[in-house]
Amino acid sequence: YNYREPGEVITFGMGCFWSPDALFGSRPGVIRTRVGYAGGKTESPTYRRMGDHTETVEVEFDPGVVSFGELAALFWANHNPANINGYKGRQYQSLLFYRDAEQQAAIENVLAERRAGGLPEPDTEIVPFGGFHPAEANHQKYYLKRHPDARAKLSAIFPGEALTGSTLAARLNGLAKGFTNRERILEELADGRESEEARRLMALVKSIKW
Ligand code: MHO
Repeated sequence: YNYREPGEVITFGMGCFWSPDALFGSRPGVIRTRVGYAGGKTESPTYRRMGDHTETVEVEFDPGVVSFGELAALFWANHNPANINGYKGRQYQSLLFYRDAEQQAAIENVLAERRAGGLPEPDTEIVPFGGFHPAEANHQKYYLKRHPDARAKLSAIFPGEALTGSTLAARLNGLAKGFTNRERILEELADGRESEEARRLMALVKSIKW
């Protein structure tokens, strides 16, 4: 993958974090994703005891390929912020964090575009980023991990927690959930350069039994 690292980061909550992990992970320009807990004050949150935190996804992306605004628009297009508030306390709060004035302005632009398109004002908490607690490994790349062959082959090159930070694991997690397909993943890998790494990853993708 030919991305400029480190990328920019967007963090948000939009319901159960498994699905947006796969949705955003399927997108070209996204370097890596991870799920976790954010927005609250509870110390050392876990899935069973997240306290006042919300299930969130952290997405690192190359702004030369995809913009913060495009990802924020994708966030609103893929959940119903009017619906999930209040359910299970703050676990599924619609929540969007900004890290600086630029991200805050980009959010205002997306909201203005939505208004111009006649869309209702989203009932989303828009707040400055104040920390992220990564979730347990079994919640990372959740859909991918339901496929033993994919999981074993990826773990062989990305051992342990390295799998969570892998771009290929993010794409394959998207594939496992139906947000992308094998051809698109292979095209992206083939794009640009004929590297040994790209060839190796393409062979791996082709060998996976789903
Ligand atoms: N419907 C899912 C939600 C899990 S998500 C990580 C369940 O089985 O509880 O909140």
